[in-house]
Amino acid sequence: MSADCLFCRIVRGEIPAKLVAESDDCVAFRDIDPKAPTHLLVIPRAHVASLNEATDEALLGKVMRFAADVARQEGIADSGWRTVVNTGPDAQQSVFHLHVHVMGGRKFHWPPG
Ligand code: DGP
Repeated sequence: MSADCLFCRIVRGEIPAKLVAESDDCVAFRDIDPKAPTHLLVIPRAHVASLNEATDEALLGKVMRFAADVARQEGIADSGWRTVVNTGPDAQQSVFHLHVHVMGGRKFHWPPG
């Protein structure tokens, strides 16, 4: 846990968020600035700044599995959904607690912008 990390504070309940699912290792909540009809953030409870610092392969697997479970729960599994993990400045990562964007409910373009 990091004392002043925004997403650690959401995990601890210090900052309100619209939680949609929780497990021992992960939390999923709605993005405050959604870019799709369904836009969730799936995060590990443990503080990991970004994929650059992620070394726990088992935890990464749990985060991705949890993302798929949440997509199913949200009703976007069959229509299709997109995961995005922004890492570092060029990707415009703005919150340095690893998070998987889970987006669905509309058609996406490729390549992304
Ligand atoms: P990224 O740019 O990949 O680091 O995405 C960070 C996302 O976090 C961005 O889509 C907006 C979202 N976000 C930022 N602050 C908050 C917050 O306080 N609550 C929630 N629910 N989402 C937030």
